[in-house]
Amino acid sequence: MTIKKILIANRGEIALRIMRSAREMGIATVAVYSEADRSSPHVRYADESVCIGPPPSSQSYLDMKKVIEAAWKTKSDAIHPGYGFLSENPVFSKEVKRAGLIFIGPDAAAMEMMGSKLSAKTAAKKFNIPLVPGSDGAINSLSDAIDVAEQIEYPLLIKASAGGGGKGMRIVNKKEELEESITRAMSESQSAFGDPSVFIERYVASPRHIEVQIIADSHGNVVHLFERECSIQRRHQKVIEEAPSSIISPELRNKMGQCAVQVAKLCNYINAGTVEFLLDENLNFYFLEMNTRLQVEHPVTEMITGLDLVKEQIRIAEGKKLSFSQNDLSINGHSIEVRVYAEDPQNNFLPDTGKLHTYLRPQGNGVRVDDGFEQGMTIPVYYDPLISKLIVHGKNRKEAISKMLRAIEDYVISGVKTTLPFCSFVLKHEAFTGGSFDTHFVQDYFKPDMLIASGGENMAALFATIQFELHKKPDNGVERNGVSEEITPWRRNRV
Ligand code: MV4
Repeated sequence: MTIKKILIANRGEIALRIMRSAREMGIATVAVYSEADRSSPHVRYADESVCIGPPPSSQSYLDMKKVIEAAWKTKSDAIHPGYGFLSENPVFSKEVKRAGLIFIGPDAAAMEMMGSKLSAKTAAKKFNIPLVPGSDGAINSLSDAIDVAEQIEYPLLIKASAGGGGKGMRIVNKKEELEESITRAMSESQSAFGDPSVFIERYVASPRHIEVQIIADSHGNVVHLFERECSIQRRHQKVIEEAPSSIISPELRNKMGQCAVQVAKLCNYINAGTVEFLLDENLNFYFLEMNTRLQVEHPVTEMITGLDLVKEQIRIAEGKKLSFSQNDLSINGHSIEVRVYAEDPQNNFLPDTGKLHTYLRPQGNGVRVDDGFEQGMTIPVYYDPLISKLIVHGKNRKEAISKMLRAIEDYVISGVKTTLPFCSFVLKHEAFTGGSFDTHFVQDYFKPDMLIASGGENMAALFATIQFELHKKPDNGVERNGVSEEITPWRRNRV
């Protein structure tokens, strides 16, 4: 089966990223867009485009019927869902197939099994995958909870089976809190997810979040593409990701990789997926869940393996065999990604959407920018405020860090506040450079006033912004040249 035309059921940077790979393969691309994205780069970059409705996602990017109809109308062969939106919806995977199209991703059964944390854990247990000690299956009553709590130590963590990304979690510090916590967790889970099932685990106090990329073809071949370290996050939103992890030995990498491959095999997984683990202080690892999509942070894996994950996904969807085996793969250098959000790190990371007055990307050897905007464009309020992903590749971690700091300084964005200065703060922190951090890094070390610069650099940026505002040209849509030259000499984003 050869794919000749792909519809990309997504927007922004990931839509563009998928289209680039498709084009390199000689495959035509179709963009879908909401009314808010009419003039977005992903629409112009595609060979064809279809408007699928008003700005709210529920009426456009999340509307399966409209997306599938757009694929029919354009005679597309396949749909790539990207991440977010419909990417992990088993009904969508099924409906795409039923419509006679190829879904570039796993099938509904694998998504369903991994979509429920409980069924994922139950399946993993059968195959002796290491799990955090906890309840076998759902907790349905207080007495169930008490029985489980007797066997594992406090503090405990109650998790919603239908939850994910930290939603529906509750720490229980002592026996006296158990009754109220269980009752609340079940009713919250019911109202948030329509499913009251919760389970209990021992609370791992200082974990690192490590995930393993896997890729599986439809002929039973599964390999892992090493790990990504994703411990630097803020309220379950990842901020900085890197590959490889600085604390994982080749032996541990091998063990976790094998384990991830087993998880993929036990759900007959096909396509690219990610197996998430917690790593405790003693380097014990525990399977948490599997993400059945291409992830935001996939580029760091591409940088260290030399693979193009989207091309691999497309080849797998065409029914081709993987062109490499585990032994063909090795890690080359070190890669770091920072997520550039239109958020104000000095004001509790409140989204700061609006117009990108100045937008100048960093360049140079080993620097990659995956973005979906251009200078003069407005970041819509309807979607995730991600402006771009800045990715670097160096020969080792130290070089990658200095390259990233340089790239952040070279990145000039005005008009909206961004998380760049915050990323710079993290990259310079000795807990980060020394590799001794866990998922509590931001909570432990960051206070908003740490970003107020001491010297003149920030004054220069402020002056430039004032100057920009004074000389601003009338707003006539896309402003390509404008006054931006006036602020380029200043280095911004420093802390
Ligand atoms: C945990 C944990 C500690 N102990 N489970 C958060 C999201 C979800 N995927 C699992 N999460 C956690 N599960 C046990 N038994 C701590 C977290 C956690 C976390 C995990 C990964 C990345 C960031 C995190 C931030 C806070 C808590």
